[in-house]
Amino acid sequence: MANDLLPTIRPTPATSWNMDYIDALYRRWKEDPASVDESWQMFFAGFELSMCPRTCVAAERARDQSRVASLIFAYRAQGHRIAQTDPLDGAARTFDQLELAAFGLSDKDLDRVFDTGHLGGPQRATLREIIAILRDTYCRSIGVEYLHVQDVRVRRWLQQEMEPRRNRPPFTREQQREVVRLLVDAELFETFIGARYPGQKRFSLEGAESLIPAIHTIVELAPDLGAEEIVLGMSHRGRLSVLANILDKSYEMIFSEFEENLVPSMVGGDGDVKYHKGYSSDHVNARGRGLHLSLTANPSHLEAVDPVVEGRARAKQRRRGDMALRRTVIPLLVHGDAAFAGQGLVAETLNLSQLDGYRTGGTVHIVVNNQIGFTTLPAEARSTPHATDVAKMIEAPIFHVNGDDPEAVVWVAELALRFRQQFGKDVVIDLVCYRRHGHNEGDEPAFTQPVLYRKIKEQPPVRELYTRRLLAAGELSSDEEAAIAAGLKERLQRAFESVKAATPMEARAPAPFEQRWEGLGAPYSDERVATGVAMPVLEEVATALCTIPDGFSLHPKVARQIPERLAAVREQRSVDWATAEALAFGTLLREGVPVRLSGQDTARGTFSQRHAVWQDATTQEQYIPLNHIQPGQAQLCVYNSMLSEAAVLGFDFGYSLDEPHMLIVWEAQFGDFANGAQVIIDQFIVCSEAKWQRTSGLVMLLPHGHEGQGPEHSNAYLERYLAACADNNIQVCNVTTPAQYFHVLRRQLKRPFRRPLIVMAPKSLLRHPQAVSPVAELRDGQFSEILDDPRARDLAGAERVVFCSGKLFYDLWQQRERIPEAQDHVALVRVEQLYPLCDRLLLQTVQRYSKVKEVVWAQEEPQNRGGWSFMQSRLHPFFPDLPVRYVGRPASPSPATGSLRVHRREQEQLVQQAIGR
Ligand SMILES: Cc1ncc(C[n+]2csc(CCOP(=O)(O)OP(=O)(O)O)c2C)c(N)n1
Ligand SMILES: [Mg+2]
Repeated sequence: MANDLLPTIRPTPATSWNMDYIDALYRRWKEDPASVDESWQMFFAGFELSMCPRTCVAAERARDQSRVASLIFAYRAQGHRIAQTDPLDGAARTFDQLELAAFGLSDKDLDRVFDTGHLGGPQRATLREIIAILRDTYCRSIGVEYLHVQDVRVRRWLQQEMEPRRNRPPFTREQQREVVRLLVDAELFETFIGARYPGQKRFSLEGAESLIPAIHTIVELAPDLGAEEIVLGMSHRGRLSVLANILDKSYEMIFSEFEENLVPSMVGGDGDVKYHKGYSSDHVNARGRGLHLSLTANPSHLEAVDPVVEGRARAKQRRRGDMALRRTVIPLLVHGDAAFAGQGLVAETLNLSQLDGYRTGGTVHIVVNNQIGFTTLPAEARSTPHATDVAKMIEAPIFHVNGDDPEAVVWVAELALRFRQQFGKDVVIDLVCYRRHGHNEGDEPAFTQPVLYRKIKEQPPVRELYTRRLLAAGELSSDEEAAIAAGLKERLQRAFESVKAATPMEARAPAPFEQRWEGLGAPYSDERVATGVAMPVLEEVATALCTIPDGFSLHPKVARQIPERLAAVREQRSVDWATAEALAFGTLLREGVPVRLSGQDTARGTFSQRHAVWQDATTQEQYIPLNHIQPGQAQLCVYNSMLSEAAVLGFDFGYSLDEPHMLIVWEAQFGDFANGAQVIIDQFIVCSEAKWQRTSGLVMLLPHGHEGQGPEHSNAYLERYLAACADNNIQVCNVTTPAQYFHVLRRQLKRPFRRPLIVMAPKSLLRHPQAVSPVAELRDGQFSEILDDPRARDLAGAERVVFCSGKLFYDLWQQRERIPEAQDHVALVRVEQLYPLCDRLLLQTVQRYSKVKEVVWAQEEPQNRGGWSFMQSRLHPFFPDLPVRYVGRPASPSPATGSLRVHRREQEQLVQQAIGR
């Protein structure tokens, strides 16, 4: 025991001669130098030094060098924790993990010289200098998170950009003046409207005015870095300011929307509030280079616009042939801090960013982090330190920047854009700021944050802080500042007066459709269009569809279907659903119309029916037969999507907004899953034309049908789409034959207008022996909204007409076959397109059955679902003297039973009721 070796009277090195004792003491000193007397400490230190002068000093140096390396790493990783990014909190921040002691270093080491490694600066520097570089770079107005990026090349690139400049490049006087001008624009725009239209909602940008220099920097620099377009998405906060100060929407146009006597001029529908509307314009930068800017119209639902912007950007990139680097079109999303942290769509959209069918070459995200969401503080709004933490999952670099340091903001905006153009990946700017007023202009913030808002009241605007700094440094004169403000005030006042003078106001017509949409602005019409395809073309497509390339080893089960498929087309027999779909796609491709097909497991098809992409059994090489019809054809772009509905549907909708000459199809795994994308459906797809005069030719395939699979997987909630129908906004179909499907898909591209097409897609019908169509129907036919009974000729005396939609038709047909007296008594009429309902065709059909005494609507969905509520009132005018009887399952909270037996019994009963006496 070491203690036993210590005598009561402690010997000193000079008096001691007991070697065992010295040895024990030496070992104790090695473990803990302070545990022995100071004289012994010095003795042992000197002893060690004399024993191994070179190796030990080198080891010590190496140890300290590695401690310094750890410190450098720690600052790069954690410097943001003490960065001065909060304009409302200027107090110096400390973090024990960044103190010298945390690395085994002390003040004594500050003047020792160390290698700086990759730290931008001199190769060797004192610890003091190293810390200064690190603090300047990572702990002033800019806090950076980037060490979660795994790619060393990216980290080095960022370090090289930031460290040598210490994240503060010099600004010329010209640049500074420009920043002042932008801040004046941003501030005065708000205060002017606030004074002239008091209490009106505008979701002021005050407190976050630096957003304007940030976006301005991006739009100025982007054309120099190869960009030709920016697609913007943003919510309410500061939107009017961005419209005025970035997109150059005139003050007159903006003010006119504040006027009560505004008469909106709209193509149709009800329009939208001013802070949701889209706009586009052309920007020319200081070097004369142009950039098209489009701000995407968005609903109030925060972040719902994100995937839409991405889809639009992707479509624009394709149109420009920029499918590799994707530098010409840049998505720019502006978010709120609470929304960015809270809305799942943010994570979903970030997750799209590197996927083959959805990447857009990187998005620049700016979070207007005013440290509040309505009345909710960050501690209530998220479980993570920063509002931006979700973006780390895709390894996006994140710049936290103090909104009251506009030069830092401008620098970070430049850096973010250059990063995006360099690496093709997402990047995030966390613009830390505050909100000067309540959530909107009628809202009192002191109800909920009295202390915070007292502080904010005292906070001078960023324009004032910045100009004060420049004035003090002699970079700006007060005359110059006054001149900038006076000029703007005058312009605002002139605009205001001109708007006041014009009564009643007629709002400017919405921006004209882009050239791409020329000729597609016709109103909806049920006029027939030719969608049939000549036999040689069908054969050509079928040949491509059924040709296995030499040496390609296709799975035998897939290969087995091929000869029959080809023979069926060649011999003009019948084709099934999947073949009709492939022929619709293939014939469009051959006509030069590209097809985009996106959804979960879409390449093979959820029901193993599609096999749009073949896999070689040995090499896993992929082959898309429909891309081998003939040289010069358009491409089938088929993508298995990530497991999301909202983001993917939003993306494909966005794509369709900018590409009306492509068949764009989104497919749900089962129709009910689309309810995960309800925001996209309700807020965009069904009403984008009414709100923003922007429509879409998107096709939604929603597998639907009661087949005993339980409450899920049975029902695509047809009734929800029907409830949203008005003004010919969408088309809702429940088609029953492959030929109808073929024609409805082709029709989508053949008419002088575009409307979303919602298809209740089949499951069991994919393989139903009766659900086949003669090839002649693809050649000669066309889509028919109503399908009369195939035996209509024999049914002139029918006393009952049963209307139905979808696969139930086949069950009803079978039942009628079983009952001889029903053969000429019951007519089965299919409503293939429920909306817009083709009254003309319906009337023609109904007139054939002049003896009818009974009208039935039959459906397999429960009474509170399906087409009943919608069709009941629409069928009635055709039979004014007869009630329309409902046959189907009783109303139910759940769409279907979980028991196959119960399902079958219910199905039998309803079929009997529809057909029998
Ligand atoms: C999906 C959704 N839920 C709720 C709201 C209601 N709402 C409007 S603004 C807002 C607060 C947003 O806070 P933040 O994202 O920080 O933006 P800020 O208003 O602070 O700029 C809320 C909850 C909404 N618009 N959208
Ligand atoms: Mg906020």
